[in-house]
Amino acid sequence: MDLFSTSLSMPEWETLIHRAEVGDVNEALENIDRSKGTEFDVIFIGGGAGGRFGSAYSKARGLRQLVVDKWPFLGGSCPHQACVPHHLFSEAAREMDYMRWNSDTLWFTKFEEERASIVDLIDLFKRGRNNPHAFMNWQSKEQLDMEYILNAEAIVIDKNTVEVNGERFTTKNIVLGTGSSTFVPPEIKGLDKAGVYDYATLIDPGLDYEPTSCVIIGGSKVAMEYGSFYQATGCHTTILTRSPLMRTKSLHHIDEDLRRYVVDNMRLRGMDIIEGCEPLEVVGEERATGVRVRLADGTETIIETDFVFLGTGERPHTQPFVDALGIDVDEKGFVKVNARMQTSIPGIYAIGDLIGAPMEMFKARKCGMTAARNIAGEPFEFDFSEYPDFLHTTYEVTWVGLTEDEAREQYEDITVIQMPPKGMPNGDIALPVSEGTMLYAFTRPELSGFQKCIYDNHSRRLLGAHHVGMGAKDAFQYLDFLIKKGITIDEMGEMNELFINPEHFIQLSRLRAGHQNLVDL
Ligand code: COM
Repeated sequence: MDLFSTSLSMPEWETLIHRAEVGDVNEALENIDRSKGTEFDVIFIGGGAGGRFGSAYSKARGLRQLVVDKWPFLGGSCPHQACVPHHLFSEAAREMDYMRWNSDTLWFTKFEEERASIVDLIDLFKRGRNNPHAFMNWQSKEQLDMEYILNAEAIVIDKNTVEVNGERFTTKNIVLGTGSSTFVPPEIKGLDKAGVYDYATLIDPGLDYEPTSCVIIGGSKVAMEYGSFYQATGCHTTILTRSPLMRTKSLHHIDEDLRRYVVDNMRLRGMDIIEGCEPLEVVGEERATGVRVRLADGTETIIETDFVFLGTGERPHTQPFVDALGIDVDEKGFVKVNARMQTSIPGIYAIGDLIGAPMEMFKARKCGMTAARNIAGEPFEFDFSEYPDFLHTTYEVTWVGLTEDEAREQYEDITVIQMPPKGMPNGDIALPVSEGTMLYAFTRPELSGFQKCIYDNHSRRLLGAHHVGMGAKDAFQYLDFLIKKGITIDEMGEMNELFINPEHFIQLSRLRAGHQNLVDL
């Protein structure tokens, strides 16, 4: 379908995407300026966050780009199966948690667990997701002038040729950005049984029954986030993990006090978290009825469940590119790139989840941008070794910079500012409060959160910040920037807080900033 000279409205895009998703439209959705021929400066394979932002940057730098995606929309898995549903579910989990703790008090009605349906939330998401999909297509065409082919597979023929629907397009550069999917551990038997899901199959084809309990295999962010959501709906959830939660290799800079607060609070909500164990098999005839697991003491047991969820990390989709181009990949299949996103083959770049952790939005988008800048002749490097990070339980958990232990190892003299203060039981103090935990502070003080920041006494610079609560996540984007710029405790104290209390760590820092020799608080 040639859409180049047509301008579809948002509702028209939504309808077209829907028709393609249900199989009524099978042809490619093509937005190509044919008057310019079929030669491009760069072809992006995969129109997710990296491909879209890389394409936008390419256009901005005067390159002719083409982006190709198998789905009928741009934006990739984020708005379709991954980040966006996770944010919806996490927000729902937080609301349900609030309703439970405040059930039948104040103006809250009695929490009715039978109305908290996982299937309903999935349906809600699926009914709404084509709106952002439509917007990605509309914006990319009407505002960003990108050329694209959607609803079609791209086949890389060689380093300068890509085939779509039997037609060959030539290009000076190719950027690979086809993402990743859940790693299915080959040593665990029975993962192909009905009743076993991951974040993608939960949505497509979708969970079609209301589970009575859940067993999560793996201890990743996904495990903690989706597990907290299932538990909040009343679906009793058990997490089986080899490493302690938040001590998996994929996460760095996890402060131990923060970790303990998070995990204790998951348990307080009724979740079972079994660490140091080895899941062996999903049992059941055709449907999962339980998971056989070897516990840390070596004994084996079966945990009964009708819903198994995989939170075992990610693996990339690189084999077709290895076969066609011979690019170098690591032992897990992730494409090896340098800081310019260049692979082992000149003119071939790789971005996003395809190059490994962190599987985060900022990295995907900035990888695309980095590839585009280099293709445009600007020697730009992207170092994503340090970044602010977060996850959701029924809280936002955010962290940036060094942990207390790391800071003690690397600096002679540090100051730790934290709330609740060290040694004070959580329930004794209704602090910290942040946007969204005010009611907890007055009803269940021990639930009102945790925060810590660390300064180097010599330079007075902020080294790290760690927060459990709500309302602080956005601030961490800026704190990351300020830490990299070398913000000091005195400058923190100069900031103008917009809330009485300190999700931005301003107030407490100011209380100590007057000291020539800094001390803990
Ligand atoms: C985000 C998708 S949901 S993109 O990064 O805007 O393409």
